[in-house]
Amino acid sequence: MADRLARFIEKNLADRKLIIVSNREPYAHRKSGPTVKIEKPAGGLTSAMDDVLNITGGTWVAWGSGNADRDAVDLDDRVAVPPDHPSYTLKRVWLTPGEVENYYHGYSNQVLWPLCHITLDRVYFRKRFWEDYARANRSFAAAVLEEASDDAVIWVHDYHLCLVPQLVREKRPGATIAHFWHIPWPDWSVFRICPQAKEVLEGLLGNDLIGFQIPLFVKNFLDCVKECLDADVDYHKLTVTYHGRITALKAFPISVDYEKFSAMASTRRIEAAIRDIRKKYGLSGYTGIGVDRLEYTKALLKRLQALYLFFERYEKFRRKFTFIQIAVPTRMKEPYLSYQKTVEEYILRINEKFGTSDWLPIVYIDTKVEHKDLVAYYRMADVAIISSIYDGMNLVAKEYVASQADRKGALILSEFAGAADELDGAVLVNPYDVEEFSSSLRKALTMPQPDRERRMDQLRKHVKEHDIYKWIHDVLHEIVDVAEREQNRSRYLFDHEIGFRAAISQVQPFLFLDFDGTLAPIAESPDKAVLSHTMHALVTRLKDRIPLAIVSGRGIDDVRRRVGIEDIIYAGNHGSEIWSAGQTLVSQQSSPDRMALEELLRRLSSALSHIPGVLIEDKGVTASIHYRTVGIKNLADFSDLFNRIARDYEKTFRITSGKKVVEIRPLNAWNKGDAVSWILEQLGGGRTPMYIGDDVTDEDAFQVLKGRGGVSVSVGGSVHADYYLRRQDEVEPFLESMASLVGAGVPSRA
Ligand code: GDG
Repeated sequence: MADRLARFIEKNLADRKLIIVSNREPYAHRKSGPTVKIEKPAGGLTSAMDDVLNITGGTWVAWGSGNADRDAVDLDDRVAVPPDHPSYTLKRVWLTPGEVENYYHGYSNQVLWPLCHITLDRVYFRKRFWEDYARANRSFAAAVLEEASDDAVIWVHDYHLCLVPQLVREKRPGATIAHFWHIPWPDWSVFRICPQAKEVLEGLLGNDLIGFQIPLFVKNFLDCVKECLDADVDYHKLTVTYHGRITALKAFPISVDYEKFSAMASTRRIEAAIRDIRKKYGLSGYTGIGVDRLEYTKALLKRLQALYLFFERYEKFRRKFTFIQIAVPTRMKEPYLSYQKTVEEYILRINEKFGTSDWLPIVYIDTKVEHKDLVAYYRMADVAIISSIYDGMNLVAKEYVASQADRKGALILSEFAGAADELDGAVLVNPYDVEEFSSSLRKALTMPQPDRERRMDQLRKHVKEHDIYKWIHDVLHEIVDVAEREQNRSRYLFDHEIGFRAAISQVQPFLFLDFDGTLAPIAESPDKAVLSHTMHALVTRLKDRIPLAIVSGRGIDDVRRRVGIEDIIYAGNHGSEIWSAGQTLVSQQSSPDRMALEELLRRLSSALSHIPGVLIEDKGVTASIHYRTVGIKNLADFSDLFNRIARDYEKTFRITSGKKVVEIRPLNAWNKGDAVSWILEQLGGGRTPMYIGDDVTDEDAFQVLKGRGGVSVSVGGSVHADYYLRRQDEVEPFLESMASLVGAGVPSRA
């Protein structure tokens, strides 16, 4: 797997600089007395990313946290690493003690961490946390900018650095920026607690790609964006379009270096190490293992409660089963110090209650264990317990599996750890249900050997086939794909005005304009949308110079009334009705569709009648269900009820979501693209189409234009348009410049 990754990197990333950005650094210089030691964090992720940069070269930007870090860097704060065979640059970011306190211990670990793990009473917010979080993010972004050219590939890690992508994006619009979010992403009812929900989401939407551990977190993120920002969210393609930029979301379950753990666990040395451990702690009989940072989300207390019950309920396991808890102190501040105290008191309680002169139920190791020894514990243990109340993935589960060379152990895994999504073969537990939890421990310990082996084989096969190198490969592969898509993507019109004007001045344009969100701002409800006087005057000026059609999701009469200009073409109902010069030229009303639509609307209106803010708009051929003003607490109910009913009509209607509206159209009815094609063929006179629209339903028209050499502009960004404008209020200046352009020499009529 590692070889495949190396080949992929050489082929695809050789000519672009890779920059990794994380809070923690891969190498820290630490002084102890006169000597300086270089420490390498033991984490599998750091060492795998280190492997990647060893192949690609490039830069790792991280906080210089070692007490001798400053002495090791050059004037640009860089140091070549790895120390014994330098192959890439570590660029250090300096943080003041106050910033470390507020950015790291404050906003990162007392706001975002507990929020994302839904431990809400632990969320502690202070204004200064946020101020320093933003300041520290600016320092990271500044360091990245010093290293990154416009075609760099930048890979940011985790919740400490939410604002970096947008800050970098502003200065390097062409860079490919991806983010991996290692912890859970909660649903909107939780995330809305964050006082800076909007800023955090906007910062992250500077990315081209955001990776999460499991699909649920992707969905939660999309829901949060949908609720908090006026963005287009596509649940099918898993993209967000915001201010003209597209961010793709995807789940990449992280993993471990299977071969390394498996090989280490198969050596003779390990057998000797296991004998030493048994001797040191006087172990006989079954053993269990827990390896965690001393972290409340890992729920050591729930695990201990289950163990207490286990020894209380199943007396025959007393003196026959010992649980070893390795708990490495982490973030040594409150609330962690109190948590540590409570855990230690609980362990003491269990040991006093059930222990004997020659047996302790719980062996507690509160210092970091070397990796090679850790593997011995994993290999030795008959059962490993992961009890997280919420966890992005949990690598310990996978490390245990990879180390089970003799396949005799069983994995007890919290159903709330991301790993539970993948690890079929584990004994799943709900850590809150401590009685069931203690029974599961008994079940795991008494499981017949063939059963355990079958489960462990299944687990090992999965982790082997989905190891850390595959994970990096998959993320980089997606980054490369996203970068390619980005190259073909639309450009911000005001940055490319010269090219655009040149393209327009060489042709005779036919102008197509969408109404809501393009000519008129999106209003709270559709009946409130109005065309401003200036926009009305502008469209009038344009239609005197070039042929012009308004293409809208509204019914023909409605849109005609709102625009109020008679001698232009109108396409209504998303293209299934066309009107010009006082006559309806196309109307696709079909009575079976109409009957089905009436039935669907009747069902929706009765099912949704109790939800304030739902607006059902019957437009004859099509219908729109608006929910812009539906309150947050009713949204889930709305979408549940809607989806349940809509499912019965999938074979009759195309149902798509737009900006807080769901559109219902007969499957075979014309879309906006069909209308544009028809108008061009019948009334176009060989002119070149130009289309401006903001909605998902305008994408069909953008695609038609591609095949006809037209020029398309989307308001807010899109997949198929050539150019984009950021907001609706940019349409007027743009049309103004169009009017001056077509007024200056382009013939007005074909
Ligand atoms: C986040 C997410 C996600 C622990 N004690 C020792 C030791 N460890 C190592 C383990 C393992 C790592 O620490 C802990 O892994 P987790 O997965 O529990 O990670 P978190 O720190 O919570 O990190 C998590 C992860 O990011 C990756 O995306 O899985 O969900 O919360 O590797 O082995 N290592 C050594 N001695 C110890 O005493 N050598």
